[in-house]
Amino acid sequence: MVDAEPLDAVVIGAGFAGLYMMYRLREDGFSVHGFERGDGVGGTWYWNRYPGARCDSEIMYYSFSFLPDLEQEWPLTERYPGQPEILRYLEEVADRLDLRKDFTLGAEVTALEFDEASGRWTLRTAQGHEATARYVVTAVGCLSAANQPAFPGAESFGGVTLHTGNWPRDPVDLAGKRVAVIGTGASGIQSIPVIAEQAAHVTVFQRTAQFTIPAENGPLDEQFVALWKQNYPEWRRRARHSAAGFPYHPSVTSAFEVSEAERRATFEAAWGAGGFTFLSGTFRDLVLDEAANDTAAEFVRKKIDEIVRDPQVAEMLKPRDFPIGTKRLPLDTNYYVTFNRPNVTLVDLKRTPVEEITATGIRTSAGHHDLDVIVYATGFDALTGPLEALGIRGRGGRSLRDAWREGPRTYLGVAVPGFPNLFTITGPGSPSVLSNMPVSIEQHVEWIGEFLSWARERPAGVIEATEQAAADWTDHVQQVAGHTLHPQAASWYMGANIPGKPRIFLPYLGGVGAYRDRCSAVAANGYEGFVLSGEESGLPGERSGDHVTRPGDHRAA
Ligand code: N01
Repeated sequence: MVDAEPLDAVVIGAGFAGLYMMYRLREDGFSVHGFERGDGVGGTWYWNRYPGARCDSEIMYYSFSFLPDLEQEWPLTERYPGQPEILRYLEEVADRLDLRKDFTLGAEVTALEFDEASGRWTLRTAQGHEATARYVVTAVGCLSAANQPAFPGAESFGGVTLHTGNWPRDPVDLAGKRVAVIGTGASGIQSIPVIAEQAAHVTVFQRTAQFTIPAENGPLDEQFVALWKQNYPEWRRRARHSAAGFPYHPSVTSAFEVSEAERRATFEAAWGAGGFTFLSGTFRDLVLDEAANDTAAEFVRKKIDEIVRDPQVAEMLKPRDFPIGTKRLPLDTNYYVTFNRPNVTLVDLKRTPVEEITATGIRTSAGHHDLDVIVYATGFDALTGPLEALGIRGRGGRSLRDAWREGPRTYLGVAVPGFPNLFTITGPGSPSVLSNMPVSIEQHVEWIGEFLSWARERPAGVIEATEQAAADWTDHVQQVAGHTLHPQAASWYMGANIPGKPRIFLPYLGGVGAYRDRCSAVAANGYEGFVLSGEESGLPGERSGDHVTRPGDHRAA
């Protein structure tokens, strides 16, 4: 058996969050090892390889800010980076910082148990690895537990079954195939136009029509890039103190402060420019006031009428079930126009639900669709799903799943009472998915890193958020959401996409800048809301040696 001396920390996940957390802890002299489910680094961008997968944060600020050399060297090609490009970026980060050696890849964590006597966690993977560490930092992403609906007969399908969030590494040849896409969220909306160009026929199974705004993707102008690179520190500063981690100012004007003609012109300009500006850069009250929201929603419905030739199909594509922006607004390239193609059919599952999946296709109440491939673009068990999948058990052997039966209770989205020495990067109750992720990830990583360094200097082997701090924060998260239209939508933000999941608003809507200030104030006040207990932390700083047992090691012991 190799040296199984306890580590100071384990990091779970090797995407943006895990790579940076690993680097910070290692550089700060902690003994740390990482475990990653995928066979490579990249996290979200390792798994989501579906055709058309692309980020809808612009490339200029969808990157780390702590690597000034890479920031200058990395080519900013297109406005929105595609999945292969982001994966290459993260691989480059891993190589430059020599991080690959610190992770065990292909290691899916299935058990994490806290031992109250020692104040340490024991981690186990499905592949047989084991490690013991004082601290656990989860960097498992918010959208990494795929939602696979249980349609009757699904296992009998004789063709190829795929999920956008778990796409195979080897290219999938869809040429000449009859393909179904189930789901019209961001993943469906990105992939359908690209799949339609490859496949013989695409049948889109839509349960709820979604609003989408043109991305207006394209190559970036060289001068623009040069100017951006000259001013990186200022753009980064703005993003850190913004509402959503974008370095732009949201609008301060109400939709009703301007005339109808001006309002339409404003929406038209934002539609033409592409991107999230349509929501945040036009009027300040679109997700606060129903009447204001209606003006934007109606604008998009009119656009659908203009773009889609068949009026019946246009009608089916028009979202009417929720205010625009209360489900995550996708950005698209050619989504609505794709429904003008002769090889694309739209099926409305509310009118004609799926009855079963057969060996040869999908049967709805209106008839059978013969298929070669079924693509599930059915999303994720968001925010809580990836954490609950880790098999976490805290004080008294209580599972996280049980503790969150009524919905997640966290302090700042980063810690959970009853689960000491566990930190959750971009966990529920933090801005996370409502922000440009690298900005929120960096803030969490740096805050956690500073906290652990601070604790190392103190007799504090066990760090735990108090029940009161978590209850107050959880209430605050709900109150802030309650001031908006968000709770009106049956969205994954609300847990509404997963049968049986409690309905509670999962991310924090208070803004990236305000949230950062709050976290900084907590730190400045000696990490108020946390109790530090136990003996000396016993973290000696840098250590060497191998602290992880590998499959088979335990058998040899
Ligand atoms: O998932 P979704 P997604 N029967 O949950 C439908 C991020 N992301 O993977 O609306 C039939 O949004 C479901 O229908 P309904 C981004 O944050 C980012 O598309 O629940 N249909 C919906 O249409 C995004 O929001 C990027 O009625 C079923 C769809 O499946 C998040 O990931 C790109 C069903 C799921 O939509 C998730 O997006 C892609 C069932 N049983 C994703 N169950 C970029 O940055 C679900 N559906 C660009």
